[in-house]
Amino acid sequence: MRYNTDEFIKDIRSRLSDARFYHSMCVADEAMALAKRYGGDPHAAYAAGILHDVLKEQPRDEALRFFASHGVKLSPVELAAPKLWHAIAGAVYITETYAPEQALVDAVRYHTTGRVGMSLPEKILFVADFISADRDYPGVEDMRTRAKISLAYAMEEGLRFTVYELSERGAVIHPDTVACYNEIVLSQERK
Ligand code: DGI
Ligand code: FE
Ligand code: FE
Repeated sequence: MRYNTDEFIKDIRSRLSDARFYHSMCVADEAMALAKRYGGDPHAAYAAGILHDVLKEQPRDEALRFFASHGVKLSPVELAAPKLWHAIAGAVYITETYAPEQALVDAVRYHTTGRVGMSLPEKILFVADFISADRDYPGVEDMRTRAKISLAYAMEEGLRFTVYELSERGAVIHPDTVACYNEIVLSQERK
């Protein structure tokens, strides 16, 4: 499917702050580069990057109304983790608004938690979000190096960081995040 990415850009421009808009465009560029490197669809990866945080700045009460009106039931863990809402709501929003390929919807849906059995487009977006040009956290260079070796190698470190950081501050960890981490650890040769 060919996407009208100018339309997507206009949409996120109207919904996001300057910094979040810039982040989204950087993720789109990075996702396109990863798709070229790993044999994915660069155009679809770019489109997913643009849209991945489209509802990131949706107010809490609006998000809850959005879930109610679209028949989305959140699990207790999801209810307790508002940072996960933009991925769940974003996937519903883009389905309703643009009816893209399911692979793009799933990439947005799982870009924050990951999940077991991620497809190439899902992995590409997940990793692009960690290493986009706007990211400058300690360790980002190591993540960029890992992403050149393999997507799984970068994902393992990203998930480890997420699990560590969440448990450190007493936040709930989504079962998809844990399952994704375990799958990767089990699939790799351990040193
Ligand atoms: O939207 P971005 O900021 O670009 O990145 P993101 O969608 O990966 O969101 C990152 C945030 O989501 C970060 O503050 C940690 C949080 N997060 C990721 N996985 C989990 C989670 N929060 C909870 N409670 N549980 C998770 O499994
Ligand atoms: Fe996000
Ligand atoms: Fe993001």
